[in-house]
Amino acid sequence: MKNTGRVSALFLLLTLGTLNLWAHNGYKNPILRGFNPDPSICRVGDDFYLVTSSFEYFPGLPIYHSKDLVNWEQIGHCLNRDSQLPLHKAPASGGLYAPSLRYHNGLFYVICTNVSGGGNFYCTAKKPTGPWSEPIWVNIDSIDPDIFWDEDGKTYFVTQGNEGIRITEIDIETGKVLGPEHLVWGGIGGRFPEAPHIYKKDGYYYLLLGEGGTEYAHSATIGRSRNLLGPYESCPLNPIITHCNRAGQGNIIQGVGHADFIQAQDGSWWAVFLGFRVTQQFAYYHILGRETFLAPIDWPKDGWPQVNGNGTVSLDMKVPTLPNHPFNKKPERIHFDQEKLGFEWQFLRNPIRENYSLNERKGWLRMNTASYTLNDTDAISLICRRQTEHDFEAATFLEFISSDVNEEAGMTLIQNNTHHYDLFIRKEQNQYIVQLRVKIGSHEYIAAEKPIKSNQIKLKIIGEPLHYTFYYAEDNSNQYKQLGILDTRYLSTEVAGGFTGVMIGLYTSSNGKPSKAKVYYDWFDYIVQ
Ligand code: 6LW
Repeated sequence: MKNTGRVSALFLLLTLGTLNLWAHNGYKNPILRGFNPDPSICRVGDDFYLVTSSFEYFPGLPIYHSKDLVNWEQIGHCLNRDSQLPLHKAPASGGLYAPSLRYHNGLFYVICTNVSGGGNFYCTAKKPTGPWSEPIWVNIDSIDPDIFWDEDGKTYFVTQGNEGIRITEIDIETGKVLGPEHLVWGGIGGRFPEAPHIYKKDGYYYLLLGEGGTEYAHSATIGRSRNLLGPYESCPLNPIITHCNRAGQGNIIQGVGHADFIQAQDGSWWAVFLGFRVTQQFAYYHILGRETFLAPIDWPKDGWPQVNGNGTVSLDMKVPTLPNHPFNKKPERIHFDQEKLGFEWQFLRNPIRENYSLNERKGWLRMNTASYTLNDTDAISLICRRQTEHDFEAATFLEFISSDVNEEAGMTLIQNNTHHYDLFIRKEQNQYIVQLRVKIGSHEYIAAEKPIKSNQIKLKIIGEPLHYTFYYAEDNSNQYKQLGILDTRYLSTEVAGGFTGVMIGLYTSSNGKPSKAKVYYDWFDYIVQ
């Protein structure tokens, strides 16, 4: 009896193993951490590609690659030439809004809007790593464009509209508008019907939208029709994604919506969408911007999609996934000893190229001091990367060659040009000082300062959910001294507004005066658990 029991247990184990039921269970949300909103996804064979919005940052539209939808690696940007992405004086949260990424007849398409110049456009590439074409402009005034290729060979531009989603035939070679504009569906009545994507499945056109605005009332809804131009019938499960209800109450993830669907090679369906991780101190706020989340889709009821059961998601997703395909972890220290900066680094607006060099002093990043300050919507001397976790440590070692009191160089935590915390050194009479500056709207002041011995310094910022703590160390030692502690909440979207998240930057400025100063950064650490 006993032995038979053992044999059947072994048999069960072997069967489950063969069926792969125990493998690849579960994943962590968000799948793209830190400011990565408005995700759009496509699949070519076993490879998934995803793009997110980048606003006034340059290069524009990061492109990510994955084999399993869970592990992602950035492989480039769609727009890395000034001619493709004019961002001159683009305000905070201007520039590039929600893109769409599609693959059609051997070509990749990115369809997007530059709200700071040019409006709607699309670019094409043979490979997702580029090179991407110059923009083909489409003369339709709106945001959140997508392209839908119908089976009859016609091509349609699909966009947001105040009353609902609009569909217009275009010539895909030239971008020329061919047909009248059709207002097809406004969703279920939430404000800002936007972020449309269309899928053809089992004889239906499914029209997916974002509704409710990108804050706490955000959602995704879907309708379907036998005809592309409608009328669209609303899904009985709408909203199919939202945390703005009892099921989403108390969830640390809020604002979920603005989705795109993808079918994997094994037939499973998935939604990628934006949401934000909140911190709670009296009230919810978020500093990491809107991030990209993943959830499974079933089609259980008369062919209507159901996202993760009740339309909510969690940080810890306990659902089966595709076979795990991780990428190498990025090193914690960047030595600035490569020919180019990694894809994680961004400039604010089109950079002045000669202000940056990785060759002048091998193993150091040299930055020329620009007269623009972090408060300006201009080509400031800065490189920055996303804050991807509430808990992190960022540090650098720098040498500043300066002769004027107006000149400064250091690190910044920047949400936008009116909300940033800056940790920097500058020369004052015959010595250098390290300062911590607060810039929150109309409040701008030095929160702390200390004299230092030389123009070389280590700077460090430790992030926690509620606080940032700022440190410095002299003599190239690791004897860090605390300079100040500031609240994270004043860099939150709830305070600063806008569509982006906190970025960690290295910068230099001469505060409006012409300058010959320059700064050398030896390395940069970004450490998360
Ligand atoms: C985007 C709109 C939105 O164009 O926010 O959340 C805007 N959704 O669809 C900018 O990301």
